Amino acid sequence: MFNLPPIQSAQEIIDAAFQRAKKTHLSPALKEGPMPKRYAAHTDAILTVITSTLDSYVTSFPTLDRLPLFYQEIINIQVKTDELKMALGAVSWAKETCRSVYKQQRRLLLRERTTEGLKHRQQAIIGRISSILYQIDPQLKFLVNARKLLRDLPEIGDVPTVVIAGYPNVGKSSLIRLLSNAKPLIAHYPFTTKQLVVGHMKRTRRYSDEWYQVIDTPGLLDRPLEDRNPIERQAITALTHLADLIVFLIDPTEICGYTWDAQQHLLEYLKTVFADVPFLIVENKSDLKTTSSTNWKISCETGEGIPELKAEVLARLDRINAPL
Ligand SMILES: Nc1nc2c(ncn2[C@@H]2O[C@H](COP(=O)(O)OP(=O)(O)OP(=O)(O)O)[C@@H](O)[C@H]2O)c(=O)[nH]1
Ligand SMILES: [Mg+2]
Repeated sequence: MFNLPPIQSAQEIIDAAFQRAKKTHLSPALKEGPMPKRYAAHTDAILTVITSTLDSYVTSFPTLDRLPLFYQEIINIQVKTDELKMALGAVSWAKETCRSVYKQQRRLLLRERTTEGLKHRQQAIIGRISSILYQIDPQLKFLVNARKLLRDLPEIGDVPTVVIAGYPNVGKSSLIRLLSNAKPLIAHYPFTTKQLVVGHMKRTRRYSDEWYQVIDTPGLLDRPLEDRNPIERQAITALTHLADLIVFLIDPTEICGYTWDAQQHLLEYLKTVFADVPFLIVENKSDLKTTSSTNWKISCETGEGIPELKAEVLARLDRINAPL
């Protein structure tokens, strides 16, 4: 979702700066000119690479407070917003400190008169700069992980959205595969899906296609929000901020590992929390078992009931989004 540059460790930044500085061509005037200026030009090049690298990290991360609430919440669940802000603050601090230390040291470098003195001073400068970078190495490591999480966040469009929710292992990912172009992993164990997956569902109209969004969520257990793990909390965030329609999927066979009663209890809970969002209650695995309830019945295994469910989802979304 967010296009962020790869984040390097302190050592990698230093190594890359030396490599780049080696390739910097000095102007003929500098080549012929006084030695201190040549040393200063070489050190300038190293510093420029270091500070511009740090600067690119700070500026490329999005300003969290300006993002839509859904992203703010999902980033907070996955990365911890405060830690991210602190890590970026530390990188900013390092950049400014490198600059101001170098400004002061550069003057001393230019005053050196012997090769020995110049080498010694240059090494001292690099040492000071390196130790500033090493101080922020833990924050750089944190940003490596944060970058990966932010880059992999799903892109959410401003179109009618269905969120599929339910207990783990009931067949949510199997259903989104049949309703949309998303192809998440399906497996026989719970919590296969660990993050939100966005799929797109197209309806071909005479003049232009219409697009809908279907979101597959990690399985939810029936427990209070404060006890939920970060994987489950992503599902709650999607339901809170994105759902125009909630498809609640039930596995009446209980092969998923959770009882009918537990699944009903979760449904009742979600209905009270998301009282303003319409629900479509769907029983899956009809190839193995059907109940006498009035719920929709489908089988993701055989495809039974899927075209009818798709038509119902679209009809409901049309009704929800119809102008008043
Ligand atoms: N017999 C039968 N098995 C199904 C059906 N739908 C899904 N399954 C199986 O149920 C298991 C769980 O399917 P998933 O689609 O991964 O379930 P999920 O709800 O996404 O699971 P989590 O991501 O762990 O929450 C897999 O072994 C599927 O093959 C169905 O209609 N009939
Ligand atoms: Mg899944």
